[in-house]
Amino acid sequence: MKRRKFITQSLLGSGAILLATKQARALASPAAEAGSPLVISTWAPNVKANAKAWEVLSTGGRALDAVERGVMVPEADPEDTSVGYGGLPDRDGRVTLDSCIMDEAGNIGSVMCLEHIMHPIRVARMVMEKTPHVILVGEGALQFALANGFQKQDLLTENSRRIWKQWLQESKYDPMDTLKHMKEYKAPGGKENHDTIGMLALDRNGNISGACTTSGMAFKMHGRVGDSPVIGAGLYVDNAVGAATATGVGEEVIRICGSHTVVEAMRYGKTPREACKIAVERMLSLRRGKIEGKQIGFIAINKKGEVGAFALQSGFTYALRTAVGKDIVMESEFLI
Ligand code: SD4
Repeated sequence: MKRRKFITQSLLGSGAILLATKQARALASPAAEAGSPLVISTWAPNVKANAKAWEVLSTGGRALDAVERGVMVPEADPEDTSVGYGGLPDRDGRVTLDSCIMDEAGNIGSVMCLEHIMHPIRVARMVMEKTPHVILVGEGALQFALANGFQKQDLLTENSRRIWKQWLQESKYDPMDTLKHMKEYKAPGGKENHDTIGMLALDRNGNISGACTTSGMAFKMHGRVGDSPVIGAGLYVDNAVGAATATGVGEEVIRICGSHTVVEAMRYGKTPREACKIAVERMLSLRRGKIEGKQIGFIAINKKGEVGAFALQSGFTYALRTAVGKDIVMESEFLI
């Protein structure tokens, strides 16, 4: 309830529209008309990221450029404690970033556990376009970034350092404590922790691309990688079918190859919403119902420009922008 109130107040104040999913779906469907672009992102505050992506899409640009530029918005935002600069660190106080990108031709690029670089998504795109590989991790990813002109930066802000220090005191460095914080963490001032951005876009030429970027689970063990930079888990695109991306506890998403599962369900005729629901149900059945206290959410689009989402629990929101709807924020349906 608190999260809902916050979203309503803060986003309606900035001109966003909070809609029930059914209404939003109706509003999204005109975007299905041929040549009509759209962009969708996990979490309500990412209306700002969508607006940036829209600058590319509305002028006839590529979905790939749209998602890259879009997700750079929260990456550079010190207030966003789950992505890029200002993201909460691992339990050793190191900000380690995970990002991936996928285009309409099946090209993929990913960086995992990358430190000191504010825009890991740009590095992921360079891995895709300038190397024979698809994933670079840790030191190697940093080396590659620096060789390509990126500057080393301290990504820990005063705020994120303070929160980490407080966590250290309370948790005694226990990795089992990280999940609790992921679910319950509230930044000072009651501001919500808005989690990973996964963004999917359809451009005027009918091409789909996606990007996903995160600082991952707060206070994780050093070296831990979640679903977000894993193609097929945190993100998947098949231009003939559609695309999906995930947020929430990455360990659970990886277990079912989440985003790929969503896209495969759409391939066999499910709507984006049905496909996201199938993935959430799969997760629950694989774990025999034992994923208490965790949140997992998927968003998806199909080739027709239909959108959908589904989450394990209440409180998952997403942001949509189409030719007929600006700053739309939706609350996902959920399973339990
Ligand atoms: C992870 N999936 O690292 C990411 C974190 C996230 O909402 O999405 N938080 O597991």
